[in-house]
Amino acid sequence: MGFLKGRRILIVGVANKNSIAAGIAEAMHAQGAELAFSSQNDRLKGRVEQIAEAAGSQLVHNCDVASDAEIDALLSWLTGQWDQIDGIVHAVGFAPGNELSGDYIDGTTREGFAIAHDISAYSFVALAKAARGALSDEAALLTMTYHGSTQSAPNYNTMGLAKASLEAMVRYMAASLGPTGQRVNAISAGPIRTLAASGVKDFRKLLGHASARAPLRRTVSPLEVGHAAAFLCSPLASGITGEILYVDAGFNTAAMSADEMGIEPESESRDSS
Ligand code: NAD
Ligand code: 0WE
Repeated sequence: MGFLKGRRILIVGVANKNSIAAGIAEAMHAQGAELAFSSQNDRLKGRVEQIAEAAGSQLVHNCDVASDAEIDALLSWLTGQWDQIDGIVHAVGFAPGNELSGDYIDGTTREGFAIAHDISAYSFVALAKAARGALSDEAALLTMTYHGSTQSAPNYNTMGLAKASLEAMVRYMAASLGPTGQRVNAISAGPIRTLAASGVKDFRKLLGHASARAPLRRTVSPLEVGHAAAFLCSPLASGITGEILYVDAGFNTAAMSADEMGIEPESESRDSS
């Protein structure tokens, strides 16, 4: 029962029930995974514990991924609970507020660039470094990215650069760990209303635009991302590494849609005129 049965997976990046990481936890739990969680700080810990409990886990430990010492402490705590780790989910992103609005060139700063790349990209390899000795032969690492990495999007700005770095890192980490069997992938999710998206200017418009262009004419849910995450961290994906898998209702595959252009898709082929 369950294609993740007995797999022990650490999830980093739950803030509340709306988090993409909470959808991943639900999907992985449904496939029989044993889960552990980290919380950025004590302020979020109560909510992380609720998500953990719903996923059958009592294992929650604080970790601010800006700190190597806290990452080391997280992994030494976890290896005290588990002899081996079969997966790590990294669902963390942050840039200072001023980096996420308005004109890119005018709004960006050296410090904002450094923080965005440190928290959103470097932290993924930092976790891999600390966990490497405890990873099982078939372990899978997974991170979360967004299409603003390969195409510019209004206001995403410095986060787009950090996601480009993160996606390149997936390929380099796959090359690094591949010879010992472990896999590294990313999911590029379409826009979802989460804590990280709250306060983003015009996010409603972004969601509407995404639904209008996407072949499926809708946005995606954290649980749909979770289903893909469960697959990628399971033996079903044993031949997949270094990959960026889009879970975006097809948005990235369409340059435009008939709906957003206000035309009838099949008007010419029909006998009307
Ligand atoms: P969220 O706010 O629920 O999750 C973001 C998480 O990052 C939070 O749990 C927060 O505690 C954590 N975090 C931030 N700084 C941290 C630090 N210094 N140390 C430890 N944890 C830290 O939002 P989400 O949308 O679920 O984001 C999860 C991931 O998904 C992010 O990488 C985000 O870029 C990515 N993503 C989100 C969307 C979207 O539209 N929501 C789309 C594509 C990708
Ligand atoms: O990666 C993200 C958002 C990540 C994020 C969000 C915040 C808001 C609060 C990183 N840092 C911060 N810093 C804060 O102070 N997404 C993919 C969601 C998102 O955010 C956008 C988007 C999309 C999509 C911002 C602008 C435009 C599009």
